Amino acid sequence: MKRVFSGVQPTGNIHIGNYLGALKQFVELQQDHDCVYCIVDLHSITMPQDPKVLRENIMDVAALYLAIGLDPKKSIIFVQSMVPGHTELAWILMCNSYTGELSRMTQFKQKSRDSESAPTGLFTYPILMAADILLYDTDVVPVGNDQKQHIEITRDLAERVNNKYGKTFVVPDGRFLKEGARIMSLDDPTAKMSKSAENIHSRISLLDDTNKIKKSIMRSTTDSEGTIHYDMGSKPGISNLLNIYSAFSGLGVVEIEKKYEGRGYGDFKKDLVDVTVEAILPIQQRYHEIRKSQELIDILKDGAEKANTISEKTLTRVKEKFGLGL
Ligand code: ATP
Ligand code: LTN
Repeated sequence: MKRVFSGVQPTGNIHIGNYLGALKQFVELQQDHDCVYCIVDLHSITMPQDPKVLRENIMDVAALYLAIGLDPKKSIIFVQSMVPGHTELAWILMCNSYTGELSRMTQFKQKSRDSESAPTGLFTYPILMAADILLYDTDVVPVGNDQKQHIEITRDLAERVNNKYGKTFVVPDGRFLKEGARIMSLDDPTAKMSKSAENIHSRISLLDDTNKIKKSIMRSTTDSEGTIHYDMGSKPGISNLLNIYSAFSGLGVVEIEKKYEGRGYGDFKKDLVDVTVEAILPIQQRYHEIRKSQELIDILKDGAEKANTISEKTLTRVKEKFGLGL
């Protein structure tokens, strides 16, 4: 079976973009892949975090992983900082990466905003991500399109090391979404829906209550034309809503366009609220059952143990190739 690895940052507000863009694929892949899913808390501290909130967020993401249908009997589910191999391999990879290639990463450029006081960890973020992936001999990495550059540098690093030291790493492939699956911000449909955006109505979080979902959808940005028609170029707002409707209902965009022919945005938005609530309510119910349970902690401890076993094996091989240790 092919190995799958992916991770989500515990930075709160897991939204429907994360769900439709990444998490939903995680569940599907479990059926016929050997899956490892990580909560990448070490990545999250590249930006300032409140320690108490971070702990809660880690448990929130873990509970959400289970609530959406990840099965600890099929997948390894664990917290990154509980497996020391990630940072160890990151250092070794760092010594084989170039400052030039890291300077070109768009995420670094965006988040550092050319500031001299941007954390060094933000600069080396892609290397830690490469370490996450390569540590598990990963074949496939399911992620959103925004992670393409990070997958590319992971592949480059793996190939570079393989060329220099002989076959050491499996070179992974990204598994990206179709164009339509990128969920955009509700208040600015030209930007992606994001956890960190200031306006809470720009996103629908998986844990939002019905009232909040209603508010966010009803006030979402559309256009003045009034026809429900998909055109990302000239009608990004309504096109984004059509994508969300389609993803949650299973109906095709063309089918939905037909259904709403001659009807207004208000009607469409009201139905979209129902479709969205219906899809995420069962997730919320499961989440609340799991979140406070001892079972959750046991699952994460067990996951870390299993991940550690794989990680140690890879590191032994890497150290051998590099001539490190005895
Ligand atoms: P931030 O706002 O801090 O940049 P984020 O919302 O991008 O966070 P991540 O934890 O970086 O969230 O992403 C988790 C997964 O969700 C990644 O695979 C990412 O590509 C995917 N993802 C994030 N935002 C979207 C989106 N709007 N549409 C589709 N997929 C997304
Ligand atoms: N950078 C990713 C999170 C992430 C990840 C990974 C995804 C960290 N390590 C390894 C896949 C594989 C993000 O921001 N979405």
